[in-house]
Amino acid sequence: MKEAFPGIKGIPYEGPKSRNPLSFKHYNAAEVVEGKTMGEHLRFSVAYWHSFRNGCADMFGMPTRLMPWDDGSPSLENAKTRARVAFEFFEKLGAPFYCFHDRDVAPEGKTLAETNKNLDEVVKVLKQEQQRTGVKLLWGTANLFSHPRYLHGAGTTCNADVFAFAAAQVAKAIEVTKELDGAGYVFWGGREGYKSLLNTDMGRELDHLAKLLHMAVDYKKQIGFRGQFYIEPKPKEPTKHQYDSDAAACYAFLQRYDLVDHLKLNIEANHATLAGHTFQHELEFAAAIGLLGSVDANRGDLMLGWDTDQFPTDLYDTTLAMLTILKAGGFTTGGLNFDAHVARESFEPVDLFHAHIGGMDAFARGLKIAAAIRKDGVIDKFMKERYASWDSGIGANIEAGKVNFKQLSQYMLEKGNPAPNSSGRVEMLENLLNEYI
Ligand code: XLS
Ligand code: NI
Ligand code: NI
Repeated sequence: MKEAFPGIKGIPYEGPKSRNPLSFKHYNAAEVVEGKTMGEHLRFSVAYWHSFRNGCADMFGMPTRLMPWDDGSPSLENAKTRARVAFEFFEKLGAPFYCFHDRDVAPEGKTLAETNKNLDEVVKVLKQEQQRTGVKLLWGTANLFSHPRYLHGAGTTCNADVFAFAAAQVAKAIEVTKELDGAGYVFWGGREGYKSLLNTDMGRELDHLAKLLHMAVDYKKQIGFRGQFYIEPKPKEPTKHQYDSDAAACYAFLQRYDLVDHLKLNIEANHATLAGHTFQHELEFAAAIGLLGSVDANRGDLMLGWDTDQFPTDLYDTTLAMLTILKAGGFTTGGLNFDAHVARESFEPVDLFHAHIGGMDAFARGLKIAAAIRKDGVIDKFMKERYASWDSGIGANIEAGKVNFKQLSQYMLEKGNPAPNSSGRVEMLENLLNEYI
């Protein structure tokens, strides 16, 4: 096959002094940080949908991206060519993983049977390409939001037949993820929410969504898929309200429906900000409840209130994210998936490289900065001291459940007043962070 990116052999690591835009300045896959290589820490993944299916059309204009390998047709041949081009890109970039939706890789047919057959055909190519390049599947997923049949939702639709179709689609997507040895499988509820409460039975819809997930858990066991399931929070867009609105809402849902042992969270930066949180907040919450699974690495735009899915370049974001990820023990099955697309103005094939290089370098720097902060231990030490009153005496007794209201009242009546507070040193800590960045 003719090369799709003929001018580019690969993206080398050239170090921070290099001025070659087609090189890494910080991401050096083999470099060891905190006992693991950068490659093992960061587990970068390319999102098939944004990189190979998104032409960057927007509400006001047509697609702009030049993808000379793509004939624009829904043919199987085109899908197979595109798959080979995608792997040429992954390989040249040096990305160890990719992620896809079923419908990104293969065209929908006239019936479910035909659609599944198309998928099987392309999955054969994906498997060959994985074997040829060593690039692995971080996670697979089903697109349950683009086709008009899902206009009322998939797991939360009012139409039972549509639910059945969604179930069949998820079953097939889990099968192909297993076939490709995927490390995980993601549930993002694109249209699992509502436009109007006047036509929505919320309780019933939530029950149905849980049914779909339970059936998926059962099916996973049945077919022996060993990858990790994730749920991806997002508050809105395309629906006005999505049930999986943030990490806390997902956690409540998973607990209520007895799913908490079966799914972890896939946290997306831009979804966090849409929910009115920071990226780090969502990561910290997920880590605190032990469900930090994987990350969709991107960034929004403070001036725009939607999921702009830009490539991450903000060192504060990547540093704070890596601090939390390292603290949580790092990724096991998850990784950093660039759920991001090039700007509409960046329409040439080479821009796909620039975009990913920037994201990878931003996280590599974030990793190095976070590791340096952790090595010096100043923030850890401050944190430890801040909570020192819990390590002995009354604090330790409260944590151990050894005292009740009566005893605490007695304790305070005797003491009269609490020990004085210490300063939170917010600015000092912020200054410290800047020194490392
Ligand atoms: C959309 C989501 C989507 C999921 C996968 O906003 O981020 O891309 O990651 O379905
Ligand atoms: Ni995402
Ligand atoms: Ni998103």
